[in-house]
Amino acid sequence: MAAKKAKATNTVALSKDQFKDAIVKHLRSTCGTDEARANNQAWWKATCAAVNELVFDRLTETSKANADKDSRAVHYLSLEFLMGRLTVNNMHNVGVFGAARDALADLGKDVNDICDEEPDMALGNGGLGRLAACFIDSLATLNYPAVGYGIHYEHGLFRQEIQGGRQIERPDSWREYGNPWEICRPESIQEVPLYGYVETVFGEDGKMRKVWHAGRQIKGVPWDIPVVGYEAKTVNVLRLWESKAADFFDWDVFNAGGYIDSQSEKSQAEAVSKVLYPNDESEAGKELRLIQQYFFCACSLKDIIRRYKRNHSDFSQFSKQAVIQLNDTHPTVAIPELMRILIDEEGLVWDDAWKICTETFAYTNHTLLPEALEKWAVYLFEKVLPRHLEIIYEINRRFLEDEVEAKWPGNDEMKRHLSIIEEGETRMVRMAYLCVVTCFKTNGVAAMHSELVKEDLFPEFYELWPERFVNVTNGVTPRRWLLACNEQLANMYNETVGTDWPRKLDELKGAAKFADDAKFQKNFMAIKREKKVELADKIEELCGIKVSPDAMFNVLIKRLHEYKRQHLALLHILALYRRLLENPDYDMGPQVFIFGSKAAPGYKLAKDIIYAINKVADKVNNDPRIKDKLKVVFMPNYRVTLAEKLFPAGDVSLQISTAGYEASGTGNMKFALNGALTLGTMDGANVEIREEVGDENIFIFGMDCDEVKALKAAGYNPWDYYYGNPELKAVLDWLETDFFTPGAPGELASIKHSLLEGGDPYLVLADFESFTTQYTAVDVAYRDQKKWAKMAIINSASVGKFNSDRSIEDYVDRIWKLEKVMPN
Ligand code: Z16
Repeated sequence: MAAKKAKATNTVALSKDQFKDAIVKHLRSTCGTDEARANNQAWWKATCAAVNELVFDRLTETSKANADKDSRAVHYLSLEFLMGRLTVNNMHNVGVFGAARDALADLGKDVNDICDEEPDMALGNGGLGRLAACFIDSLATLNYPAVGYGIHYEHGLFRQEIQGGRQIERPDSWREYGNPWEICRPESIQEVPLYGYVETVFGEDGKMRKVWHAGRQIKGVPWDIPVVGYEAKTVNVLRLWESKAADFFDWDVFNAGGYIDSQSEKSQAEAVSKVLYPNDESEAGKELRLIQQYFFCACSLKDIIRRYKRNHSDFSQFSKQAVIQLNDTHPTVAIPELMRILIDEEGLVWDDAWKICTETFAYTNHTLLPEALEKWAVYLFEKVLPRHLEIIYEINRRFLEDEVEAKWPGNDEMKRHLSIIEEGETRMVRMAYLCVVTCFKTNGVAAMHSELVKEDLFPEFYELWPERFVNVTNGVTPRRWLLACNEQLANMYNETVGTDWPRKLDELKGAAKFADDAKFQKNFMAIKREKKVELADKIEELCGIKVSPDAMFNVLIKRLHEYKRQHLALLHILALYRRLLENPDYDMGPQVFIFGSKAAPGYKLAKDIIYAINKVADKVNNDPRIKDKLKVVFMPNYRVTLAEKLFPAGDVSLQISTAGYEASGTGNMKFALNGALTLGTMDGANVEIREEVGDENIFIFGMDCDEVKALKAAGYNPWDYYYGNPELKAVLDWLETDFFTPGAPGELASIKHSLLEGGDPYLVLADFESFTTQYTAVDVAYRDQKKWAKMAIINSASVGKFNSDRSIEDYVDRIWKLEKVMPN
């Protein structure tokens, strides 16, 4: 593969020759090999070591500046950070990509091959985890003091293999052979108590105190990942906690039980950070998951407090110095943990501790799906975190007796309704309620979603505290999602609008005036075609399927979920296939449908949908009757690194969730930025993309949120649509035959059943006709390449709003109130 003739970013921190010397030096001194013997893995590590000389220097300068200024900082607590690969991104951000590429070329190595050695850091499931990764990139780029806190999972999201059309999960071992980007910080180890009981003691002063006698202790070992801002002024850290057996246990207690017992204790402690839970929108309710949550919150709070105490002798300034953002409810247990530390360990009275908590925490909500709203059984809490349960009870008692009683006097029904504790056979702690009751701000992630958070999810809380609810629309980092993944388009923009756009993405607007320019259109479409050729090669390599780069590339890449409606796209594909079989002259341009998606391992229907896509693909791709007019591809193991090839190559971005269910979406933004047109519903951030690109440059279909609610209220009956549309009936019935699964009729029937007997909870059938109709319009538009080019250019040039830097500035304005700190 030839090295890309990309132009490097502006700052050149090292020349090619200096970089060459550094790589060779590190091959020897860091990797213990030399140019003649090194394999690509060693070349990669030596290259990273060369980059790290610059990165670690900036890291040190940044921490020095923050310590000197004692500045207010945000602490972004997230169980997920979906970082992907770091090498290319970091080289771009420190401004040595060009030098590194040329140095490696001189040494006879291709930068792409070398960087392909890096495993993805897949410590997240999907949008929420990738958002966290974009946000820490933007925080560093904007020079805000910030720390990301999370878990140092040994295994990230599972690797997906497809065998016989079905998903198989394999462990992901991203750091098996060492990772050059992480630094262990044993000097900052923390101890975390678990289990045990609470004792009430009365001091000599007659005051009551609570003492938690933990039944166990584990330790948290911090690993720091440098987060390199664009042009590398600031390098912040992502601090990830690894669990280990506490020394205390190995020696004092478990010596009695013998060496073998202490080994099993050790593996139990290490189990805490062993693996990421692979459920994206539903909660398993597993004890180990609760322990994971508490483990990283406890470590992170101790870390924050330790740093605060360097400059302060009491807690009066704490909420001025620290703001803690809870990424979804996953880190909610940080709230009772901070209360416990302040009251039990630091001796504050309840009211003072509570005031600090209500001024420190803020909460981001990412979903309205009821099954994704976390609840923890009271009995589990009592077992694992007995003191925290007491504190939650007390928070709840005061909330109900003071605030709810004042607003709705004597209304027991309202108290039951708003209680942080849900009554019933199994009493549950409602984590989202605990967040809203405590946090000074609660935000949704797109304008429409934030309205629904107020109106549908927390209406009474909104009545109590309207000022607490805000919107911050999501964004994506243009450094990774344009500059690094689409060098060709990046270079074209450099020449058209200058080189400031990776920070000021609005500047791309300057290219919109060329949307009608024939030459510009030609160049723009040539780049799109180049990216499609690259993807087509990858498809052939991974799937053995040949697709034409001249066909329209329809791409649907995201986690598999009924509400995201991958099966709606599948029904449409079946309809097209049927039309082609019935009428060989059916008027349609060549189309490729490309899917990429992981299903939660326990989500049966989601796995059935993957299987169905693969079975339909087998049949369609090998049917000579349709003359290559239709191809279906399921790309295995969708992840950040594959996404970087897919977003630049898409013509049509499928964003087809049931209106009201996709909180925001962020893939929609990445596609538009790279010049794909959206075919989508009025949901999440699609609504705002439409506002930016204009109604004439987006294809909207289906019911809007109000129509969805109205249809559900009126009593939705999927059978009406089944009998009302012969084509829909035919494709659904097709799924029950053995046409796609020879000899095994019914293998795909679960999809049909979920949509009929199952009640079709996400209104797939109700939106089918609108979807296929609108698709015809997309096909017609695509065949007018000049018109399409114009629309694609306008899309790409108009989505500056979705820069995650803008999201971060909104968080700073509306929630965090930070000041920039410029390191030396
Ligand atoms: C997740 O990725 C999201 C929500 C959620 O409750 C759990 C997970 Cl793992 C997603 C939303 O579905 C998506 O709409 C949104 O863009 C993303 O979070 C980031 O806010």
